[in-house]
Amino acid sequence: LGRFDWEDPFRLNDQLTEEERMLRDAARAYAQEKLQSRVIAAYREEKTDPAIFAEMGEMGLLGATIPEEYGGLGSSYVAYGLIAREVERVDSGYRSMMSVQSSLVMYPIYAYGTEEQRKKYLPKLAAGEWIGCFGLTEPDAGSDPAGMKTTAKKTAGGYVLTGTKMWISNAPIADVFVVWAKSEAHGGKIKGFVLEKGTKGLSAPKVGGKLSLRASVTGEIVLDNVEVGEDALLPNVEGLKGPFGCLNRARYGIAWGVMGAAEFCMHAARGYGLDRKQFGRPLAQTQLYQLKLANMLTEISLGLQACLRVGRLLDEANAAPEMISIIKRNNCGKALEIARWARDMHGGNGIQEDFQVMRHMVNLETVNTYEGTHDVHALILGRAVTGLQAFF
Ligand code: TGC
Ligand code: FAD
Repeated sequence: LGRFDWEDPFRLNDQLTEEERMLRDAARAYAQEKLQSRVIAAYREEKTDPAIFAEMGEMGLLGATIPEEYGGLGSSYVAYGLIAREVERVDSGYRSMMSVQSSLVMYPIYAYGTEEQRKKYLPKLAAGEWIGCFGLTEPDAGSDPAGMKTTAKKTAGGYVLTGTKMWISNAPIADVFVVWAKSEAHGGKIKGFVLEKGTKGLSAPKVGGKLSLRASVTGEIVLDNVEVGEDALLPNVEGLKGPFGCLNRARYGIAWGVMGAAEFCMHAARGYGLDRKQFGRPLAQTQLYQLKLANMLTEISLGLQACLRVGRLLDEANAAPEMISIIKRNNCGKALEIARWARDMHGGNGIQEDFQVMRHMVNLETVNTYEGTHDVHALILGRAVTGLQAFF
């Protein structure tokens, strides 16, 4: 019979390559040494430290799957997922900063851009010298991005962009803006544009008052007749499959990431229950406490194993978007549930910032909503099962 390790029930570690283990360990060391020490204050004070991008860049954590000639590591998608898990073990906001830069900014420039655009932007984004953001959502177009109002009108030398994007991670501190707009010159189809900070008419005011994901700054992107040259257009994709191609990768990373947050919460609840005594015995020696730990362990083990399977398929260019909907939806929902249990298991201490479980819980509310809400992914899966469209 085999051994059982509650910290790695299905021996995920044995299923990784040497390179994947090394990247995971480097990401864990960075996250624990450099991010963990600042997260409590950053969250309380709603402060995003832009230096984190350069630090992550130095560690090779930005755009890890992008080929080396553009500044990436050419790593597997499994390695990318392992990085997300380690960063989100500390905070979903830090993982957000990393995954927007990697999957939503570097990936579209790499996959849909010209050679000039790749060479101009990717090495600086990989180094964290430049910070990127991704503008798809609008005030009146969230779950239904096809309803966007932002337009690109053709001019003699390029395009004029007009519209407003809402809820954009990194926007207030971004140097590079990947923006999606309906282009008149392309029959009203959605096209991607790469804009730069400082361009006339482009601004990115901060969205204040967030009670979740406070360590990651969020903004609008206001496009007030922003004139750009032809070289701002991402020429190699058209329609919603452009932004969705990026979202597939980011959603996949989120599925791994939230398992890191859930693991933190489970480990914290276990530790707390072993230390804290009530009715003359450790809380961890009660049946209800153990039931919750068993549920947490089960969901995390299954969630991680599913991520690994989808990651291997992504690496073979053989993963379907619906597979990603399954793991994004289920892992976010389960992580949120686990964080709520952990909050409860800490009693009154569970609401205190030093115990950190409530911060994870509140962050996971956002993660359950962005990149396709829990229910929107149910509808994507419902459509796959029935062949019937239930969105409208
Ligand atoms: P639908 O008719 O289904 O598809 C339109 C076109 O897109 C193609 N497509 C995909 N291509 C690649 N991957 C996917 N996952 C794709 N899904 C769809 C599809 O084949 C079709 O192509 P074509 O060539 O036939 O035109 O489109 P719909 O308008 O009915 O879509 C409905 C729905 C609900 C599935 C979709 O709109 C959706 O997923 N909504 C959720 C929106 C969302 O996820 N927004 C995310 C914004 S970014 C963000 O949240 C970043 S947070 C990051 C962080 O901080 O970490
Ligand atoms: P809505 O679409 O209005 O949904 C509201 C509710 O209605 C949800 O419960 C939803 O599930 C439900 N609903 C919607 N349609 C249906 C339907 N057909 N049937 C049944 N129920 C339905 N976007 C970006 O483009 N870039 C970013 O970097 C980015 N970062 C974000 C960061 C944060 C902190 C947050 C909160 C959001 C971010 N987003 C970003 C936006 C995010 O993707 C959207 O919030 C999300 O897609 C949901 O859109 P919405 O908020 O407009 O909600």
